[in-house]
Amino acid sequence: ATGDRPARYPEAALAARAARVLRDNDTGAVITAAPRLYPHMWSWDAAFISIGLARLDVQRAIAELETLFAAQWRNGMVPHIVFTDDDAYFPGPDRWGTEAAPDGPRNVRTSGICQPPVHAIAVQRVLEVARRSSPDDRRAAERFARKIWPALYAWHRWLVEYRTPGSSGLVAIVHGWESGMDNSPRWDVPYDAVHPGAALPPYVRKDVRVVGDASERPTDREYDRYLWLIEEMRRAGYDQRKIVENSSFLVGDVFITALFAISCDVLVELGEEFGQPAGELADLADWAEKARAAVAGSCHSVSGMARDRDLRTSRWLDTQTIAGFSPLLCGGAPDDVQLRLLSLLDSERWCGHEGLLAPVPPSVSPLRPGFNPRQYWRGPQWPVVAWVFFWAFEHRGWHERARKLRDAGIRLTEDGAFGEYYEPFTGKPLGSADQSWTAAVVLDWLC
Ligand code: 9WN
Repeated sequence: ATGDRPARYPEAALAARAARVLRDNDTGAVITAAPRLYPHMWSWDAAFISIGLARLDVQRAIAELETLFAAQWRNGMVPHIVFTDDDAYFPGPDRWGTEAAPDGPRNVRTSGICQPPVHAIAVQRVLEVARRSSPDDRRAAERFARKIWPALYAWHRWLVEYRTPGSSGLVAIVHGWESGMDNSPRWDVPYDAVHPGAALPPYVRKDVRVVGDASERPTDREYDRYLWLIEEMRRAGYDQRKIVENSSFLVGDVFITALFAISCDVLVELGEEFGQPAGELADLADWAEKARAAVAGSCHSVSGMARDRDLRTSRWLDTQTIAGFSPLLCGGAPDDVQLRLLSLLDSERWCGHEGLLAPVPPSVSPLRPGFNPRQYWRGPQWPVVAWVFFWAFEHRGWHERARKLRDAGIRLTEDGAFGEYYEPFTGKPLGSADQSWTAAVVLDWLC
């Protein structure tokens, strides 16, 4: 079954290979998300990349986050892509057309949506690593943490002001790409209500030329919807209020809401340390509490799994995916619900499935109808998602669980290919090879 996995690198060699991936993907200005498929800076990728980079070069890790935040919009949004000059990726800056957005940055081209708010976690991790590294690194990281804090606060405030509509308390997304889990079955129902108009400008996909097997990527039907939502946003001039009011896709994302809650906690910890304004710390504590309550409030009464909510139809989305375990990231759900989720995670429906090469949670349960072991967010395992759970478990003091997840993550990635995602039964790396965030989280695990 592991015929596609010729090598098994010992840890030191694996770390050296991971370091090389990050160096090779460095254009001098940014570390691209992947060499050919993703030749730009992605928002949540940059956060994870900085965490891995800190193990190699703290100053470079800081520079990466500074570059991302230099592209922050004036209203506080951190854009999902900061474009380089490379035109090998579609949709590029011309298709987004964010120049017309009054709030966009002036000196750099970006997309017009956001991605999960994991940046405070990255800043804290870089700081922790720097403090163990050298006095110079420590000073640089402390200066940086103090300086970036207001920008992180503004980013979180944007999510509350613009993206927490209605009474569910869930942070809403207006495009599946904002979730970071683009074609997850989580979004199938809301995407069914997105009807690309005849005015959708023609386009040619570039991703399927890079990834040899197109079936590892989203379908053309899905891409039509992704592009149509961009078209709607362009027409709304990237006015967030109009987009949230009118776009054909508006979904409360429970995974983002959980990440938002823990990132607010981290920002409070950093803010207390660096003497940030008491009123802003109180805001963050309040936002964290509300986000946690929203995640807990989404849990299914029988399975305990957290659910997204289609805010256009006011319906819960019952699709069971990795996002259902969101309460384990942020806490706040009753103990019996969390225990149910932990035993579900360990069961044969998830990490305990006997066919898995490594007990890393797949994006969708292998026992769910429609599970596809090779297609993107519809089944494969994503090392970066394992890292998120690993970090959260550590943070919650669940050290044994965190260690097991780390070991599983290493087992999955020890072929040294640093795949974007993995086939759960064979461990075959899929999507892009030499994906930066995979190399970065492996470095964090190993160093
Ligand atoms: C669209 C860069 C990004 C990740 C996302 C992942 C994928 C892009 C794409 O790649 O999305 O944003 O073109 O498929 O789904 O999580 O940030 O690695």
